[in-house]
Amino acid sequence: MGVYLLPSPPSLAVVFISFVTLSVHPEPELAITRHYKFDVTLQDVTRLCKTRSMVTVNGKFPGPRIVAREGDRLLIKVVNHVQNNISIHWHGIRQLRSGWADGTAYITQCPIQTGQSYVYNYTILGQRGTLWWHAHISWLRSTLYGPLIILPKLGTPYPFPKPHREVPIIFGNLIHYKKAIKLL
Ligand SMILES: *[C@@H]1O[C@H](CO)[C@@H](O)[C@H](O)[C@H]1NC(C)=O
Ligand SMILES: *[C@@H]1O[C@H](CO)[C@@H](O)[C@H](O)[C@H]1NC(C)=O
Ligand SMILES: [Cu+2]
Repeated sequence: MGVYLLPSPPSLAVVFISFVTLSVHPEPELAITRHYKFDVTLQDVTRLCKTRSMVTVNGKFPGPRIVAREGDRLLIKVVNHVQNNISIHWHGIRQLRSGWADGTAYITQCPIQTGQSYVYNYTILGQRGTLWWHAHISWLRSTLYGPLIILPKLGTPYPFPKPHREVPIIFGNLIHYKKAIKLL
């Protein structure tokens, strides 16, 4: 009699093991670590027919875009080559257990001093969409900023029809100070 009952327990065990496996790995591990290097330098930039020296990231104004997928880890090495103290804030990123990567000078970190560097290290969890990064010390955010794009996880669709093309548009405020003062 026992012999006839034998097939039953093993199949139950198989169902149980699959259940455990599914709960531990609800989906394949697709998240990766993405590396970026931000060299903060002085750069001559021409906009609106005027050239001026600006603090930039990698000589670009607006700064370089960061692109990641939800679940990815970002390792962004910021090297300060200018005379100002620098920190970079990842605007809108929920720093879950990585508060020291938030980039708010004198709140979560001492600023990166001339000739020094700092690696911002955080994972993007439960967020997607387009955010931005910017300097978070003094008024350096007026030239130090750029887009931070978080795509859905691989295999996860957008919550709207897939766009034909995506173009980040970033608004800034560029003032020719001499003119502004004359107007006053
Ligand atoms: C740069 O940061 C250091 C450390 O916080 C501080 O001692 C120094 O005064 C700062 N320099 C400037 C120019 O703000
Ligand atoms: C980034 O942070 C994670 C989690 O704290 C840690 O395991 C990892 O070693 C860090 N990587 C670097 C390059 O600092
Ligand atoms: Cu911000």
